[in-house]
Amino acid sequence: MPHTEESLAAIADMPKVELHLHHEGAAPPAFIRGLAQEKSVNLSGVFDARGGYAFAGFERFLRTYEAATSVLQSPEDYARLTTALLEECARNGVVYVESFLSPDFCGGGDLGAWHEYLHAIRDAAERAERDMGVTLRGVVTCVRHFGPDKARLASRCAAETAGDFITGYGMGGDENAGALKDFAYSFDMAREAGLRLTVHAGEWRGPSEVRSALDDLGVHRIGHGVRAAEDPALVDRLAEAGICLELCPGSNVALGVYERLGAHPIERLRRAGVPITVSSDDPPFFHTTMRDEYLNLARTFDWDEEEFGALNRTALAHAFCDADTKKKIADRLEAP
Ligand code: MCF
Ligand code: ZN
Repeated sequence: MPHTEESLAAIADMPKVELHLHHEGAAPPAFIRGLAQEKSVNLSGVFDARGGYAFAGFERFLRTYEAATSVLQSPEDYARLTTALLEECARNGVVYVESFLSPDFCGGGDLGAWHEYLHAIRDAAERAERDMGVTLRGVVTCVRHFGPDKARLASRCAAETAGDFITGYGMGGDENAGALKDFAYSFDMAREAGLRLTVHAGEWRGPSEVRSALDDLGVHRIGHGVRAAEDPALVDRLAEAGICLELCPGSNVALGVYERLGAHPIERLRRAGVPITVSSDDPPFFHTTMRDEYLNLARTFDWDEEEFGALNRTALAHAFCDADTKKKIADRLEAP
């Protein structure tokens, strides 16, 4: 049945679980501009004429991301960022979110500073949970183009702080920078510390990259992983092994992985039984929100509330938090 205004509004308002959000990538442009003014940092080239983030293509995106992030210089800045991004989550009906946090950005890789940053972020998250009802968990994330040595430092930070807030370890960044197996040591360390694992793979590079993520790193989830759709045997493997894909369709279209949402393989992957989830990645960069993601998917693939409900249950099943937290969030998903 075609959607009505009412059915679309009901979908946009649904409680949501989001597994793939970059902490700095969620910073509203006005927030970053404000900090730049306070600190007299020149951010020329970061913003477009309308005040949004300027980028064209993936490489420029990575540079803009890192330039914008340069104004986040203290634990207090990260506390304010955490509050701002959780307010945006609350506006979008997100009840549980996992964000990627990098010790390379929070204190420049220094373990002592990482503890301070994390303390501030966690405090802000606990306040937001009380005030706005959004639960945040952190996934320590190394940056592929910073290389395996930095990744080892990030993994040490992750292992030192693994617990009920830091629940996972992962990697983002440029897929063309070094083979995944070069990062195996840092993923092994994180696994031994009890962390769950995810890696950005198969966004730009093809199915072999997704195979390597499974075989060389032993991850539980894959960030993006969309290009696995080009290999039917790999799709079957993902479905059978129950490997969750953290899909970010709006990001893929904004960065040009796919020309338009209709060409995105999300529906094919869903029908093939792969555990798929939907996230916003770096929402202000890609001019998206979780509400927009849901509305666009509903309109393009004709998904109804049942499909989105299943999507959220899948996301919660593959979330890295403990069983008590899952139970609490499950109750919120089921609430009338
Ligand atoms: O998912 C998008 C696009 N693909 C790859 N990497 C990233 C994305 N958003 C942010 N990143 C990377 C970026 O290199 O993650 C790092 C950034 O430096 C931050 S993780 C806290
Ligand atoms: Zn990402």
